[in-house]
Amino acid sequence: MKLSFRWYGETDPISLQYIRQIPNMRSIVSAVYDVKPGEVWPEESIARMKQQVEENGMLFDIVESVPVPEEIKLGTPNADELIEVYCENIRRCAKYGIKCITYNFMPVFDWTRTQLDKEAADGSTSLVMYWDQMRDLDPLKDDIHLPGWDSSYTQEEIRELISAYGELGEEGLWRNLEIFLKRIIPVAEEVGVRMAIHPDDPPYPIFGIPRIITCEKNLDRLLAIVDSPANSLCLCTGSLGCAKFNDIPKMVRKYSAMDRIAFMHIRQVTLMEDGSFEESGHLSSCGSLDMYEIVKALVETGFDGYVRPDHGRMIWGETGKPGYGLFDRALGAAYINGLFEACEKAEGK
Ligand SMILES: [Mn+2]
Repeated sequence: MKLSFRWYGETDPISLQYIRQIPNMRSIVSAVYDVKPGEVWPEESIARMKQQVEENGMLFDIVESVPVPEEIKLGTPNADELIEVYCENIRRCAKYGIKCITYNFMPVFDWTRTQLDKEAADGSTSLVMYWDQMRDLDPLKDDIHLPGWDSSYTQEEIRELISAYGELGEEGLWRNLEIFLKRIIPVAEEVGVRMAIHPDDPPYPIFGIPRIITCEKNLDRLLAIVDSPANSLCLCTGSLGCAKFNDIPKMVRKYSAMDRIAFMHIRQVTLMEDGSFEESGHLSSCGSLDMYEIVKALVETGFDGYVRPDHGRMIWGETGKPGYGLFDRALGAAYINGLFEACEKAEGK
């Protein structure tokens, strides 16, 4: 496995010098942040990031993410043009050594939580989603400001987007995903890039917005649209794992054996009775997912893709971007290293 760490570029308060000190750290996962979704990435920006990462003894060979503009997901008249821009970004990334590009096909919001700094008994804080804080919200009637939601939208624009997706429905979203994949995957194949789609977070509809990258049946459907290793998964244990219907170790084993996992996000969640969930420390004993079974499934199926500790808690007084502190993600990386070493030695690898 190729251990990696997400870094938000020059504005990230965590330095590359610190990240490189995490044992076995190989790759930086990042993106070009100086252009909007739907624009071509300047080659100088990609080159600059590559240079900064390499000066710190690591590789910049994986991107998270090249965002998919809403117009492509909605299939508006300019979608075709924007898909061409997307293809150009794949080519440009490949030119600078990128081997894997992460993206998602989530309408409007990348993720939904009700609080980003919920304090646990030990004083650490993490992201949570509690249904009792969500239940009475109706974005079509009320002004909603959930944490992490794109504040560049006005409430009116959010309402329009939500209505448009409601009309499009799941099958409409599948149709637009199919159009997108059939155009981008041949380009990715040609330039040696694996596209890794991140599942919806959480993996079920919220506010009537369709969600399709959610469960085993839908992942099968997605992978069949273009049957190629270039059309792969970013299997996020925490996103898929906050729904009881997903058996994560089973899904990891299946898709890794098919060589359709390009990137693993390893993250723990604690699922509650009513479907609410809390992000927790990486260890199996800290939440609902059996991390040993997940890593064992990867090792036994010969997984050699990218892995990163996904969100971490805020601990030891650290402040910064919720979910993306240094300390707990570094603990996650150390734990992931340990699980892989133990599983590989048990396998005689
Ligand atoms: Mn993730």
